[in-house]
Formats: sequence, C-alpha cells, structure tokens
Amino acid sequence: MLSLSERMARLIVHGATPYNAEPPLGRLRASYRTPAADFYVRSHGELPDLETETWRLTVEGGVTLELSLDDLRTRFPRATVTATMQCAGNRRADLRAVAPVSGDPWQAGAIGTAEWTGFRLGDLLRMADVAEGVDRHVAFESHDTVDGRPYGVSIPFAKAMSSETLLAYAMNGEALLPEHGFPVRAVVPGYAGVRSPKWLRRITVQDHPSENPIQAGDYKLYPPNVTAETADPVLGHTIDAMPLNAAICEPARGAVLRAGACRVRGYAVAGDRSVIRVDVSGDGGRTWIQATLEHEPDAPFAWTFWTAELDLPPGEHDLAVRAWDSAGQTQPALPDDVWNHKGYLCTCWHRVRVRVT
Ligand SMILES: Nc1nc2c(c(=O)[nH]1)N[C@H]1C(S)=C(S)[C@@H](COP(=O)(O)O)O[C@H]1N2
Ligand SMILES: [Mo]
Repeated sequence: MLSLSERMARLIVHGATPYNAEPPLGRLRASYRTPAADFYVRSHGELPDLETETWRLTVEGGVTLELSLDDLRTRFPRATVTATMQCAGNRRADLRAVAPVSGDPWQAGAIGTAEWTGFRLGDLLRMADVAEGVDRHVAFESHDTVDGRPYGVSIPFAKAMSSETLLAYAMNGEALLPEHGFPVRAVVPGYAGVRSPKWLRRITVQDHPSENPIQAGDYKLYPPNVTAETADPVLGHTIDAMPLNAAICEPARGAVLRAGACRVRGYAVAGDRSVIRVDVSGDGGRTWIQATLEHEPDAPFAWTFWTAELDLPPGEHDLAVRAWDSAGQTQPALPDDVWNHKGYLCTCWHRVRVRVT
C-alpha cells in the first residue's frame, strides 16, 4: 500500500494541513469506482490518528450505546452502497473567474464514487431506541477538531433512516484510509460531502440541527448580493441535497489536439435524481451533440460517465457540457448565473478551451 506522502504525491494538493487534494481529471475518469488513493480529500483540521483497539462509537438515544469496531461489524447486517461523494465546493475555481470567493480553488475533481460497505445507520439508531419525529435531526461528532471544537454536522432524521445512508468501514472492499475517515465514517448518498462525517466519535438524536459551526455557520448557499460582511447564516440555505452537475474530464483545459475526431469524456451527477441526457458542444454552446451514457445498474446515487465524439477543425474551440435530469431540468450556462461569495454549488456548463492544429 502507498504511504500517505506517496498518495499525496499523486494528487493536486491545495493544502497539506488541513489536507485538501483532488485527482487530475483524466485519472478521475479512468474508472467508474474511484480508487481510494485517487479519491479527493477534504479535511478541515489535522487528520486524527485512531487505533481500532481503543476506538469506540457512542450513540445516545433512549439508551446509550458504546460500540467497538468489532461490535459494529458483528451486530448489524452488512450493507453496501455504490455512491458518489462530492464536495459542495467542487468546481469553485470557475466561480473565481467571476469575482473573488473564499475557500480552496477546486477544479472538477472534488468528487468520486466508491462502493461503501458498512451497515445501515437506521439499524444502529433503532438499537439505540431513538425517538422518531419529523422535526428530529441526527447529529454527529468526529475526532478531528476545527478551531478547537470537534467537527460536527447533522442530517434530517428521515435521511438518516433511509436505507441508502450507511456508516461505512470499507471503501471499494478495503478498510478506509486514514484520510477518508478510518475507522468509521458516515456515507449520506446524494448529500454534499460535508454531511458525511469521517472519524466518527458520537451520535445523538435531537430536535434541532447541530449547533456546531460547520453545520450552523458554514456550507450555506447565499444569493449573489450577500457578502462575507452581510451574510447571516440563519438566512442561508443549508446545503444538503446536491444539484445536477457535469464536467469534461478529457481533453484537459489548454490541450493541443490534432484536427478531426476528438473524443470527449466526463461525468454527470444528479444527486438523488438520474441523469437522462448529456449534451456536448464544440462551439461554446451554439450547437450540441448527444453523449453516450454509461451508468452502473442499481446504483441510483452514483454518477453517470459519458463519452462524445466531436469533429474539430483547426483553431481555438470552447468545448462545453450540460446534463439533463429525470425532472427535465438542465444547468445554467454561465458562472455569473450561480456565483456566491462562498463559492458553493458551481453548476454552470463546464467549459474547456482547446487548440486544434
Ligand atoms: N470529521 C470530518 N468529516 C468530514 C470532513 C472533515 O473535515 N472532518 N470534511 C467533509 C467534507 S466537506 C467532505 S467534501 C467530505 C470529503 O470526504 P473525503 O475526504 O473522504 O473525500 O468529508 C466530509 N467529512
Ligand atoms: Mo466538502
């Protein structure tokens, strides 16, 4: 197995501490299930160093449970979901072209798909005898700290009880890597990555969302006229479900190509809806052709891979992609249409300029 520093060397690193990195897009597009060492890493603090033997998960419901990794593996039926995880800041770099935004300048690689194995969060909550209710929230606390406080988020009770929501101890059939949440993380398919806490420590069920700053203050979507100075987190929209998005992975931006047939490949993702169509343009969106779609059966929360062939004459060309979802919705054309000062949910057409000789 590669060491952490060898894994870092394979990625585009935005920062070493906290560790944030994404794979080059060509490598991301190489396999439907992203190898763990190629999977983007988003962390807010230092990576905690946890030992299986001493690690325990505390669950506070009608009864309080304290469970070891062995308990979790043996007491609950094993469950698996192939799901895409995506950072709310994926593609933020495209928004910086409009006006400054806060946060790391992610290209389109803050996304990945894995087969996650663990057990259903709902099974655990039932064992802890939690009180159900529409206004309830399942809150998580992790072992890493952000500004002196443990990382903490929450999800609505109904999503926590959904059959797709897991606590996972394996990714693509192997134990989680330290940077992806070893020994146990949540996987909340269709939701922004921020709601899938890594390095779990404690779970509570409560009648209000987590008051942790990550939940209460961060990861909010604001209108374009709101600034860092005027933002009121109470009025911002909490980013849970992820919107429709698509990206061109090949060719790369700035590539120099030979005239003629040009194979364009990428991904599209529709949260908890499905991608029904992907349009690809070789002329900045004046004309479009249809891509061929490739989707794993029985993986409703996983991305769609797509391929299209454009015929490109010599010159500069703006390639563009836009997807359509099962509700017949598509993506806005311009980054200006979706700009917000935090740089979240960049869903405009992904454009790649190439030179053909
Ligand atoms: N404990 C903890 N969980 C976390 C985070 C974190 O910093 N600490 N980052 C979140 C964010 S914003 C994302 S996008 C995903 C990234 O998961 P990955 O690093 O395994 O790709 O983890 C989420 N879970
Ligand atoms: Mo994220």
